[in-house]
Amino acid sequence: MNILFHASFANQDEFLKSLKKKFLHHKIFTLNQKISLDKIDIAIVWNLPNEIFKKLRNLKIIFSLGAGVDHILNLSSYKNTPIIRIQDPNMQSRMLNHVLSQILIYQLKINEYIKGQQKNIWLDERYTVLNKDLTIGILGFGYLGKFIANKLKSLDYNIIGYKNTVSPRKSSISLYYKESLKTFLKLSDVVVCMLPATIETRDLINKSFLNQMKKQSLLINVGRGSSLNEIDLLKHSEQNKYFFASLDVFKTEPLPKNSKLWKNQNITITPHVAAITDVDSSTNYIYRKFEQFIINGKIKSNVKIKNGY
Ligand code: OXD
Repeated sequence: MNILFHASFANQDEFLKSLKKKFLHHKIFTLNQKISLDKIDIAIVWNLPNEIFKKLRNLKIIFSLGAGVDHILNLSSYKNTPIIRIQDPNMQSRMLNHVLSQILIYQLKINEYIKGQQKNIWLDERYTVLNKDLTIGILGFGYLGKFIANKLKSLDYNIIGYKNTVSPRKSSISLYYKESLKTFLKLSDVVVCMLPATIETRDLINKSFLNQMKKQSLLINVGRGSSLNEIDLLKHSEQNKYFFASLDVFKTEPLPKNSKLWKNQNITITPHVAAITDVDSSTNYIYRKFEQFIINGKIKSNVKIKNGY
């Protein structure tokens, strides 16, 4: 099989090496080589340009090198090629660490002590809330959201979840749906947004959403930057001294140097690193799916293409 690899990752060479080792009996090409794009069977990609994608006329599978698939569904030439996205326990584990770190920094008021240290000030003890008294609302209850919810619950946090589609399965976690978003926001001390980029989620976190959150609360966005209206967030932050945000994803990435978000004391910025794609386990995952395709002669997307995630 002919495989095209393309990723806008800092460690793309490492990825390519790992894939080449695994797909020993197949040819892996990159866009740096002279290739006939219509001979490509499989694409393993992150942020492939549409002008390349539209020339992959015989493509059988497109692997997303991440959990998100918006970079594929947004390609204007995309029609119905099966998409496989990475579902990797290492990604779950990294995402959990990131989210938990942001909750703890907020809960234990660590930034106050950092500011004190910068001025050689031995601050008085600050009261901190116990886990059982902190309600964490997980907005987006998919592969990563559900995992994080259950792990945080095992640490005694009070967990609630928000889902787009009503689940037929019973859950030990109270779930909220579209009509009850208001209640979900009213109850949450921390909202962890893990939503995908879809038309429905665009600018969902706007003025009205933020006003429904507790005055003293934390918003963590590790889903997609498109869900957040950054201007509304900045205004909200000016008016609410005890409102904090931790943002890993942005409308424009890298976040432009002149963005006002950088300088806001109540906003933490991380450069889209909450759950990076793990080289070895992702390679193994892709290879397992590829083998199934070779055996069965077909493959089913693990993405609900109509829903956009
Ligand atoms: C992903 C991401 O989708 O890192 O995996 O954003």
